[in-house]
Amino acid sequence: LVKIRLVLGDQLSSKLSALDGLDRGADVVLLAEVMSEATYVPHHPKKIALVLSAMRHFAKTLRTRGVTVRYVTLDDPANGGTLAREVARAVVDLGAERVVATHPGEYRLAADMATWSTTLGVPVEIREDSRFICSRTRFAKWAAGRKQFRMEFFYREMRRDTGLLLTADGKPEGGAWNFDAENRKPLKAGVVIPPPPFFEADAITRGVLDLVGERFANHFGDLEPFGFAVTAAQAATIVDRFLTDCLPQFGDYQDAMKRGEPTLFHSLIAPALNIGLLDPLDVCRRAEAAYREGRAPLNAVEGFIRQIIGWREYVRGIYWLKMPGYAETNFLDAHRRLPDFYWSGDTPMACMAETIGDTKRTAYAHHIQRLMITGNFALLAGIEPREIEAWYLAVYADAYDWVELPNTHGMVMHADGGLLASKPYAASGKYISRMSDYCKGCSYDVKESFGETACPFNYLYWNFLIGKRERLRGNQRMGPIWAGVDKMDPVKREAYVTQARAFLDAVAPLP
Ligand code: FAD
Ligand code: DLZ
Ligand code: SF4
Repeated sequence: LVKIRLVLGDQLSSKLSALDGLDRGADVVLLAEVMSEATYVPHHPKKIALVLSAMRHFAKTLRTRGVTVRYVTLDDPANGGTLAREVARAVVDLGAERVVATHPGEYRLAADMATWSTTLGVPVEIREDSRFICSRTRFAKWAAGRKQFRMEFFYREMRRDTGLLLTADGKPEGGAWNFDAENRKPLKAGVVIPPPPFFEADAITRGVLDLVGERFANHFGDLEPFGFAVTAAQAATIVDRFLTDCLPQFGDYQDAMKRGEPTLFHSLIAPALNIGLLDPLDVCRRAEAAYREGRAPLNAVEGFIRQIIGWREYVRGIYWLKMPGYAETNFLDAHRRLPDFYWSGDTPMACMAETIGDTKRTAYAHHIQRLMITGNFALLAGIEPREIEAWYLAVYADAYDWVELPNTHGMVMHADGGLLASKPYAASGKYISRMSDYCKGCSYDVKESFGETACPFNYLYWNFLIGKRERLRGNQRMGPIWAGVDKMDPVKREAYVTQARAFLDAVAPLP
């Protein structure tokens, strides 16, 4: 009797739970390219090409290992267009008695899959996704009874669970859990930035590029040049390159930004990691080995490991703990429309044009660009959370709801009222000028707060604080900021509000 083993486009791991106990003689692995997954938001063409090419390569590897694969291409005339229809068609065609799947990464699909047993008429077994370090149950246990969820405390538990960067007696390596204070340097002149990895397209990828070029030409983003890793072997070389060329300086320049340098010392692993081509714990162990062998300093290695076993696991935990209600909150009552320039980069704000331009060309922007440029702008401008969330989900090659939503809804927009981050990451142009060279090439003046040439981030920042003063009154961590707001001259206050409103009404009108 045939069991269908369903593998989704972001589940391309040979150790996937859906493949556990696979019977090569009887079972069939199903992979299906479907329009609904490519269009539920208008994904960047590079992201669609990455997923489809990696799916095709994964299927090829399975076949070479003697596994029977049913692979449905996007242009197959019989393609039903959705995962549900493709699974149903496979059940009938193969006379399958059961479907085995791994829990998907997005609530939307999990809700759909929960109905499949009924609609298909065969049992659908949905197994835990064991590729994460912290299971959903483990996270729920950690969260139970806590008034506040703080990443830092969760992270320490993950350090203990994994044993990463612990001394023989279980203490944190270097005498502290976190060395972030050392990780906030702007880029020094003359620092040489390693070129990002680039993988030439093979015949499989070329076929996918032709298909995506034809079908998704209307989506935001440049399809070519396309150089993403599409196999586990290629992804492993991204890690090699990161450990030797970038990790030693990853910590120092983690928060830096520079014109013409979209990747700096970042690892660039997220697109491959999030579709299963890399194992998070394995990547962390390799980074730890670099520290123990004296190839990278502790501030860099600890910072990198924290992003993966801390932030990455933490946001996933929050997502599954709080969905579906999590996406519905709008604590700061933000309702403005997303400006058109998010889809073009056409704005005189150099920092925004640069970040959006990088995004359009590469389907990538590093964390500080996402948080402190496009994110900070959306927060200060009061953009409707749903609109900015859909943008982030569409434009980055590594974007899936489980990781994108908490970062955007919680960390950037503070729409969850501070569940994920204890205060909004609001910043004026001064921060951007300190951490980047963007302002040097901008037609606005970062030192000005009023008038036509004033940096919009300056008056938007004060307007945000003035406008949200009451809503954020109880926020303990913002005390020192309120002192500045409360003693502000009323004329100045009015001038900030008036200028911000005029600017926002032009670029991000209320509906
Ligand atoms: P590096 O800077 O080299 O970091 C190493 C790894 O740590 C990343 O690959 C990632 O797996 C993990 N990591 C770092 N920060 C975070 C974080 N805040 N949350 C979860 N994992 C983290 N990351 C995604 O993987 N997918 C997303 O859709 C996504 N959306 C984001 C949206 C916003 C608004 C913000 C502020 C951040 C978002 N992030 C997202 C987190 C982070 O920006 C990216 O993981 C990172 O930029 C990916 O590039 P990298 O692999 O070079 O990361
Ligand atoms: C992102 C994506 C795309 C573009 N296409 C497919 C696809 O054709 N088939 C598929 O199985 N998965 C695809 N994916 C990944 C899914 O969207 C992802 O598995 C869900 O969002 C759950 O995380
Ligand atoms: Fe951005 Fe303002 Fe600097 Fe221009 S001056 S790059 S708008 S922060």
